[in-house]
Amino acid sequence: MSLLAKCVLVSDAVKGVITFKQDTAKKTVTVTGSISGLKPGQHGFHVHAFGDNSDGCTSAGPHYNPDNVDHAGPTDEKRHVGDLGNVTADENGCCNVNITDSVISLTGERSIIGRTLVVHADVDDLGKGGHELSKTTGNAGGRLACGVIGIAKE
Ligand SMILES: *[C@@H]1O[C@H](CO)[C@@H](O)[C@H](O)[C@H]1NC(C)=O
Ligand SMILES: *[C@@H]1O[C@H](CO)[C@@H](O)[C@H](O)[C@H]1NC(C)=O
Ligand SMILES: [Cu+2]
Ligand SMILES: [Zn+2]
Repeated sequence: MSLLAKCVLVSDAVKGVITFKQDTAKKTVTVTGSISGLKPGQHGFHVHAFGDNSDGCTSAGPHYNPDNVDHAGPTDEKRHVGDLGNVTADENGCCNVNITDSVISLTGERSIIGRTLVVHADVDDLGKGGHELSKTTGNAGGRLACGVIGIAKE
């Protein structure tokens, strides 16, 4: 069985469509798609707690963190559920996203459905940058574009 969700990232400059596909046998979710309009380089990429974009990406709240732990990278044992690391834009500002993650889920009480996906202005240091914001946000800077993750037709 698999489950599908989609998110449209929107802002003036940055656009993208991201698909989440859950493989219930492998217990993984693949996150694929593309984003355009970014500055070349790495950009923090997270699921934030709320699916509320009424005040832009700000009202999406902090990283989705049901375990109440520090911010970290996607392969760290202790991390925010929403910590998907960085996406990397090429010299044209585009990036293809292809992440396989075993922490996020599209089902159950810790589902990311109805929460917000955010792409940031700056690189996420995965909690290791030594900045005062490293342990909460990875110091990834402003929220460039966001969108609510919704159930899609399989
Ligand atoms: C950003 O996250 C990716 C994984 O998503 C990682 O490979 C990369 O090293 C991270 N960048 C920094 C500066 O930590
Ligand atoms: C994502 O990467 C995997 C292997 O790492 C590959 O098999 C798959 O086709 C890629 N998916 C997309 C949409 O590029
Ligand atoms: Cu974020
Ligand atoms: Zn985080």
